[in-house]
Amino acid sequence: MTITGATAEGLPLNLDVEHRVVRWVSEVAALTTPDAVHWVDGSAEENERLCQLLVAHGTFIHLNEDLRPNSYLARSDPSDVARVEDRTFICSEKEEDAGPTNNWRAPAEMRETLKGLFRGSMRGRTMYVIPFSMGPVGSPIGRLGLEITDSAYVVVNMRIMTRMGSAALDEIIRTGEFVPAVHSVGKPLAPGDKDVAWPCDPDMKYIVHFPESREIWSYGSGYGGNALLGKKCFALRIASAIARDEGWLAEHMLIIKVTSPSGEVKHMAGAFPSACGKTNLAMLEPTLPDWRVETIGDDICWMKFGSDGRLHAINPEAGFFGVAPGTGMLTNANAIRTLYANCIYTNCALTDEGDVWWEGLTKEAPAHLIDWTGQDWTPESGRVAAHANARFTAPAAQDPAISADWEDPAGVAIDAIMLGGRRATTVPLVREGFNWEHGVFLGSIMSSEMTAAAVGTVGKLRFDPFAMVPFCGYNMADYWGHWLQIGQKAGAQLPRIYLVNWFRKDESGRFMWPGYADNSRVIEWIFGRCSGEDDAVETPIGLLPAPGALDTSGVDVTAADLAALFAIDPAAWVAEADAIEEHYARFGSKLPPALIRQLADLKDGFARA
Ligand code: SAT
Ligand code: MN
Repeated sequence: MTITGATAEGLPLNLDVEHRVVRWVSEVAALTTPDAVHWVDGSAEENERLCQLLVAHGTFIHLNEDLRPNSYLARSDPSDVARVEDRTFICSEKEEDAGPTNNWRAPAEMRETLKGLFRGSMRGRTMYVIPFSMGPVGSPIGRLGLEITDSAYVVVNMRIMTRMGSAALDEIIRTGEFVPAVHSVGKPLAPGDKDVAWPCDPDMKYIVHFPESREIWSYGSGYGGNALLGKKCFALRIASAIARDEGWLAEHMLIIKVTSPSGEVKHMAGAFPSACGKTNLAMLEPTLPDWRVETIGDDICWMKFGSDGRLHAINPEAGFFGVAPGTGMLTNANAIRTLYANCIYTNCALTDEGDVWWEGLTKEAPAHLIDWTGQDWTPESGRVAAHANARFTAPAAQDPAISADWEDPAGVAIDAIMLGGRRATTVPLVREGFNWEHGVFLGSIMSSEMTAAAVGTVGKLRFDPFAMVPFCGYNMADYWGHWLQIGQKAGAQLPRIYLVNWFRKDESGRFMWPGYADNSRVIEWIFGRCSGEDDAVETPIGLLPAPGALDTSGVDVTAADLAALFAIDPAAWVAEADAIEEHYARFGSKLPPALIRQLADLKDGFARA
């Protein structure tokens, strides 16, 4: 076996064979039997070499250097296009610690299964060892990981999405701490076997988490959320369990910095399910004059109490793994500007000029494309050119709206938390929680119509509390308990909590709210509330903007639409309360009493009205 990226003794730096890092890597190599091991240093030269290798193997298409410098397109196996929630497992010792929203397997049983799957799984391939940091290297809120993978595609994506390479390894050696994560595409090569462009195991996938020993094992998929293990697997599933134990929060949230015309600054975090516009909101260009929104993160937020009693947040990631379709100059100009170079595209369409295209990038589709499956496509083809979950992987630093303090290791103090889902009916455009406990209640009853980000039924309504159902590494009811406990911390200066819904429709199925840049109007109201403005009215479901408090000047929303966006239909809410009761019933005796009380208050509110 050849070992590269290391010293002559075959070890990186001056690690000795007894070091935990080396022992672990050797164990995985003994199990998976790769042809070669490469310690990833994260350098530009190494990246260049790997991209060339990916082009040579047919995984990458090098895009036109004049149009998209240093950028590549990958087309996945048609079976490997999204997260696989039904193949995602939380293996805590006790089943009740995984809870009813997670798939559970006993750890010992799962370890046997994994041993079988990973035995020889890297045969004929190179095993890459990727040291990485979630958060700026050395941040007191950040965390370290080591991903072993047999996919060069994963290495080059991890280089954009995390701080990866030598600096992270130095830090792992200095602190002795890291979350071990093993990934294999699950397609070993026998001598003489020809590789395919997108190796994976179409029939067998396991995305496995051991929250107690804090380990990740992922088998069979090369797709982002299943394979870039720093993201959903570590920064959400494992980190949520760590955060519970240590008294902080690891959340599926964007982070923005908002500046008012007078120069006042507030920071907001926002939880929305996958493919509900987090990236767009994080890069928003307000339609309200002289307001400014800057990006700190678009997907994940780690928050810890500072000595000031406030929650300080970092974005643990270094890049955006964003949904391409629907991203255009009209919906998210800053994303388009971010994508000018140095990006990886997955399952987008290819133009005749060697550029990428997807639905929504331009108003008119090009006359001819190669679609995401590699076939000729014209507007008459009657099918999409880019997969609905096609993605771009882009360096966050390239975002023209990136905030100057996005890499501040101390994080930014959060003033408000937005929570939201896709709801065609019932749920108003925005409401504020009465207090922290009510805010946690709002988070616990969030529901959303499903999107293409996960394999499953698009459009189906499901409860997705805090947008964490696919990402909470432990029992969701205990997670609510943890949120409630955060609110009990002595001296805490807590953010206000809001539930928003950009997606309400009228009877004809038309969106009543323009969304995108006009969401700045909702942000402005939230900003004012955080500055002590008294412009809300109390309703049974929370505090709504007082009449006239939401600035709708110059926006194309009729008075009737506006009324409908805030309409509270008692009959719909009685039905909603019944659905919430059913949703809560899944958690049995684990359900925090505070939430039972909140649900009773909601019902009482309508009974009185
Ligand atoms: O593919 S990811 O899981 O990383 C993105 C998402 O579904 O939110
Ligand atoms: Mn996400």
